[in-house]
Amino acid sequence: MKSVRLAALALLVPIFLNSPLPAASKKLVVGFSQIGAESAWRTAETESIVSEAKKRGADLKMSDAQQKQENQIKALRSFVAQRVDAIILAPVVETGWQPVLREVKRANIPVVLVDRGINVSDQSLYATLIASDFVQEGRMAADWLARKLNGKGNIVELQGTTGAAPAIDRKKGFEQGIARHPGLKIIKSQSGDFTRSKGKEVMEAFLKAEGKNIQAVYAHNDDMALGAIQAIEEAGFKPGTDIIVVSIDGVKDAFNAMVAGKLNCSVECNPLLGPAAFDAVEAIRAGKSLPKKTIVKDQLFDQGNAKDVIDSRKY
Ligand code: GYE
Repeated sequence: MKSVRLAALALLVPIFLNSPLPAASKKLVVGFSQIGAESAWRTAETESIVSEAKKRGADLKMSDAQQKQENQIKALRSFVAQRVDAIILAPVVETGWQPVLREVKRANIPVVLVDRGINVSDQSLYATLIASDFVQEGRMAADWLARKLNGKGNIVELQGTTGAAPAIDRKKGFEQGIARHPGLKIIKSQSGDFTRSKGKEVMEAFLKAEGKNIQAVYAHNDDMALGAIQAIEEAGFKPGTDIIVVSIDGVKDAFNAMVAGKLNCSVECNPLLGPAAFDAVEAIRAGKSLPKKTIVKDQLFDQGNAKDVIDSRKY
């Protein structure tokens, strides 16, 4: 009898003390600040995080920033006001995060960075980063292209969003790769903002200025490459033959374009980060320590193997 009474009392204690219920019975609330919907890669990443939240019974508050950092900063402040348990942030650019992340830290909310890194002097402002090695992706694209062109040719480059980690690092890695081949030259380089329409527009301008002088296009993502392919066709050239096209991401449409002979090569960048992001959130809540960075492994695909793997691709 006494023990029953004690048990009943124990149940009431949290209410009397006005303390939160134990973590297990409380729904996990996670704020997700997503960059936007600029590419097929981005859509796949969003789906992965949304479906993982559902699988784990978490309440996901997602905010789409439409490629603007100011919108992401507003979203983070609103997550603080809502007192979420954790924040998953895909940061559009590398710089400018320190002030808002200080506010988040003061509110004791852990931050998991997905897919893009940031530049902060205080590393304690985020718990962990889960991303691909973009420098390595750029190098893989360069090595493949150097072999294809026998170390000689003029390249035009479609850069990703200005200031974004994958744009900075994919440029850097590619330049390092082609530096070993004095016959390879980047003759034009401009941002296409990771979108198909901008990729097409910039490629049209490149073709107008350089035309037959262009032997290859290096695009920082598949969407811009697909836009460039359209521009090349409209200018009367054959993409994949007259002009070699290399890009990064490995999305379904890139595989279709490789099978059709229009895209030559795509370096994979895995967007299915939901499971790893939620593993990180749960590990932090369980008080476990995490590596500062987890690197996602990527492979390279080209017209030689695209057909064999296209059906097994998950995004
Ligand atoms: O490659 C591109 C997207 O941040 C790694 O962003 C990501 C990049 C991806 O828009 O397609």
